[in-house]
Amino acid sequence: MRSALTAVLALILAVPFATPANAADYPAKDARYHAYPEMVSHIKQVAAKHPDIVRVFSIGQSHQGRKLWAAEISDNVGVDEGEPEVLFDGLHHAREHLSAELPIYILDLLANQYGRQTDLGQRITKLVNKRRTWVVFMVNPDGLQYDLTGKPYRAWRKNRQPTPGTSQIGTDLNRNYGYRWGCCGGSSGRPSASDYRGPRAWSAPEVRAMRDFVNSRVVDGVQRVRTHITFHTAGELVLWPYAYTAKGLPPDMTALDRDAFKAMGRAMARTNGYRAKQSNSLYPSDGDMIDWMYARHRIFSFTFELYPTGGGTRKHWYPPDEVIARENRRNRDAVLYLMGKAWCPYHALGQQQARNNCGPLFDDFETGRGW
Ligand code: 3K0
Ligand code: CA
Ligand code: ZN
Repeated sequence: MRSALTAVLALILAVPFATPANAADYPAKDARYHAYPEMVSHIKQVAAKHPDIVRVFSIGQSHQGRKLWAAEISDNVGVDEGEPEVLFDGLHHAREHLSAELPIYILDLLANQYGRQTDLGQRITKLVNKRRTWVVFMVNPDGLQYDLTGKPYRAWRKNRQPTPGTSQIGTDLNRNYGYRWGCCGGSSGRPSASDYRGPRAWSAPEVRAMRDFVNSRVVDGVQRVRTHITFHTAGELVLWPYAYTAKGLPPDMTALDRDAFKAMGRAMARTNGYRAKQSNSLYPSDGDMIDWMYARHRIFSFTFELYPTGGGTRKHWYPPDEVIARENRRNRDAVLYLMGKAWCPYHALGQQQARNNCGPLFDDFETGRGW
């Protein structure tokens, strides 16, 4: 009796105290965007419909305890066949709404086109079969759900982790990675700043989850992930490392890698009409993801700044949902290009460079042996 009463009371009390951020959703005019719960149910449906090529799982938890959902897309999903791997992620920054839609589109594209007989279907079938593709959908779900509690949105960038010893909330997740963290004036040490780097490298659980996932792809001493895009908005830019230095060829990059970055970046930019350049020339940043990905793992890692051109205001972060499908489609060929190059990024410099640098045994697209 008593426990039944308690249960009833708990129910009654729970309603007014429901966390607003959990209930927060896009307004009707932007209903085609995915809030966090909609993303979760969508990717689970796709996995249920395509269990042989899609598996969804969580790489960890956000500060507020939301799962950081990811998908693996490959034939023999869940089996490490030694195939070259590709990573895509979105929404490090809460207000960059469009950057969460492209990862969902990539999942849908690969799942829906697999096995089709059209040119696109055959191309994608081959890529799914010969690659292992990882997608992390929303690196910053807490920030997004908070952003959605504003009417209109809150223009929030960071995560929702309080900074110890202050009344401030939030770390810029793209300033919290541990390569040359805080080195070079490319982030703020002020907890109130929108580009606050956090009290120490890796202090944000979302960033630790990304680190641990990428580290986990080192198998027998070799990093399986060869190419990567982290999606942001805005600017219509393809950016390659480094962000921390203006030097085009610093000691922590080889000339060959720089050339491959340029070749791949420019090739992708030709497909989507973006401009391709070194990240630092947008503005210097330190502790960002692509610097760590390349410096620590030699992954050919790009930041895409999506639609529209320019940046830094509500107009740039919050385009109407009518543009989502067009802007996703606009990036399709760049995504497929980067998947194609994962077996040997130096192939962007030509067959000979591929032969020289990826070895005589690894000279064609069909090979699934990596490096
Ligand atoms: O790698 C980079 O250059 C990151 C650029 C990114 C950033 O983190 O500052 N630009 S954004 O914040 O406008 N999406
Ligand atoms: Ca496979
Ligand atoms: Zn961003």
